[in-house]
Amino acid sequence: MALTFYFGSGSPFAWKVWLVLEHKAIPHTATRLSFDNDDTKSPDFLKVNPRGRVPAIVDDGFALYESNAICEYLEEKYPQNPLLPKDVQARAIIRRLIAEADNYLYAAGSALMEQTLYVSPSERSPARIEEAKAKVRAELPFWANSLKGDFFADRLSLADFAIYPYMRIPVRVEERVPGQGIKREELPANIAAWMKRIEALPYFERTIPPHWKA
Ligand SMILES: N[C@@H](CCC(=O)N[C@@H](CS)C(=O)NCC(=O)O)C(=O)O
Repeated sequence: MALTFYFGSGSPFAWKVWLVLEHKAIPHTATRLSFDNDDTKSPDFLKVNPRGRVPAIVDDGFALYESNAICEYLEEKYPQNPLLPKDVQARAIIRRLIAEADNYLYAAGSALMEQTLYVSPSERSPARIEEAKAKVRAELPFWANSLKGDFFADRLSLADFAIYPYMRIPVRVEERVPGQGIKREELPANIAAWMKRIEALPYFERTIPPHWKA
């Protein structure tokens, strides 16, 4: 039985899982849930994730939610094209980076989204937007210093897939509301080059949030 992947367009948590599914070429059915229609709160979906959030998967009858748990499960269940190294300390550092991305990088980016994309233009406060942008900018040197050459580990890993969607958020804000996000040119040069490297992966295109392409 194929794996069902539940996602919402634009969810950075779902994006990281999608990148893992594609990287490992795991056959799956991608089922898009609409936030506007409250699909994530339907009785059927609540059986998959009682918290009513995406991503979630059902793999041969096994339901799992929480993006990081899903990525680790996929890595163990489908060992092809590994995304975690064998070395225990190298794995630990990748997990630490993922936790830091969740706790600090996503937190900064989501605060910026809240001040820009989630409010009407008349409700936008230039001061609060600048404050949120400053928090994103304050994160950037850490991530620039954490790159180990081409990727965040010796080779492409779960860390890259966890960090990419979060790093993309402030750039997306700039695309949607010019002047209120972070321009690509403003990113540290090695981070901008790393983003291009992820975007050049042969399957990347398939994972772009569908509503961005519409
Ligand atoms: N910690 C969760 C976060 C999942 C999450 O917050 N997903 C959001 C979309 S980005 C969601 O489904 N929200 C639906 C809702 O709150 O109704 C994970 O890593 O999977």
